[in-house]
Amino acid sequence: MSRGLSFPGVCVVVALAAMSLHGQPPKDAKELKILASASDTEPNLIRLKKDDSGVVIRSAQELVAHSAKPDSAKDPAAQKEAEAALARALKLEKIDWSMQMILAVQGHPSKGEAGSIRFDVPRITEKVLRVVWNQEHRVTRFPYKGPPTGFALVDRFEGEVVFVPRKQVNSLDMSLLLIPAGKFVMGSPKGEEDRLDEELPHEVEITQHFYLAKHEVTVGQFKAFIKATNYQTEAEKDGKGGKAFDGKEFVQKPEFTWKKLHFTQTDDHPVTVVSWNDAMAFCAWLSKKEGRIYRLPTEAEWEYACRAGTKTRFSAGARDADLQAVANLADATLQLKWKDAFWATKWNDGFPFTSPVGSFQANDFGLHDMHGNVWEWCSDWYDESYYTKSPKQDPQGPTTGKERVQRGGAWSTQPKFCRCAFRDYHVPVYRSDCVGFRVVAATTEK
Ligand SMILES: [Ca+2]
Ligand SMILES: [Ca+2]
Repeated sequence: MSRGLSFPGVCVVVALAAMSLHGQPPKDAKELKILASASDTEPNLIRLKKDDSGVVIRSAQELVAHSAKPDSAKDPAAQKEAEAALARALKLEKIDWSMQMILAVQGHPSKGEAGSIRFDVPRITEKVLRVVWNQEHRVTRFPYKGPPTGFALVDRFEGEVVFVPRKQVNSLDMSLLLIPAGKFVMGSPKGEEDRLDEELPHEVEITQHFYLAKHEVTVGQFKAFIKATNYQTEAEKDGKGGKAFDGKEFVQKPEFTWKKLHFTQTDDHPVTVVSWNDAMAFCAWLSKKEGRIYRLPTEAEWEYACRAGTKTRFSAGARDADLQAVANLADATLQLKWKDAFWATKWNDGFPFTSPVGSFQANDFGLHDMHGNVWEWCSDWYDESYYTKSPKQDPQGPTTGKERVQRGGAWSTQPKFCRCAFRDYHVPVYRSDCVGFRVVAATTEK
């Protein structure tokens, strides 16, 4: 991974070199070394009360307090036993509590699948140690059925420790991926094919980590929202329906709603015929349901996430053909169904209309369908000249406007509209069968 924005993977394997680090722990290092780590080899060793959580253990007594037998925390024999078991799991001879500490994390239960925990390099910002970890699923069954646990031995550190899961799964079974803070050039370079002048390249800094859904919001997830709230989408409320392909042309009809289109959808297809206002209502409901802020991405967050460290027209490369592996767009199968779709590409991507989310390859952040499938609403108002005056840090879009931004192209569009930098927009009540959305979730760290 040479792109700088990706997380450096840290092997779960042990460095016995830990023994040579028995000097003073680093005081102002930006990165702490993981001396040893292991994942659910002895799951009863450390038990945490909450899923997706972590603890710091600085003594054998604390270790027993977090084990299956917390009542015996003060028992020296129990301490010795737990310490020895932990050392065995870490393939170490001994843990030196005066110099080292254990980071323990627990993932989320995942439909009976087994999993393992992988630690990324813990980073120190000021006096805060940030531990990013990743839960990986294993298809093969493992004797232990609880949520995956993992622990890592690092140099002792006395500041604040924050655990940041690389991936979370929320109450709608939606995967949320951590997008690391960073800088990028938003817009397109002068020479880019099909570029528009409004795509003025300018440096933008995303100052905070955030979680972005791995997939577009699905019909099944939207169904859960409707079931819980009896919400009526704008297409249903005013009885006018949405704009959609009816087998012949793209036209607005009352019967076209998120529930029914000319083509077949399963619960895994992206929800469409949802207006910007409908998307906001979904976010408000989910925020209340989980006690955590959900919202639409800003236009800058969306492009940053779409690029995932790349600078080319698409995250997969510069040529139209590079979209083949990553995008459901207007292709040969669409032209078979929609004769007038002269703009369709010649290749066959297998899907004339929407495809189940995640049917194509992910980008370097692990996100699917950022190019194509359905357009995605962003939170910003649209302004053609916004890039000439937008702030460098965390731009939120103009304060007023008529239309909201949407990004990424769709099953009905040609490659140039799927470009990372391309901006589209519609009034907030607009709804069609090629527009959906995905959500941002606040990080749970302080
Ligand atoms: Ca297609
Ligand atoms: Ca999309």
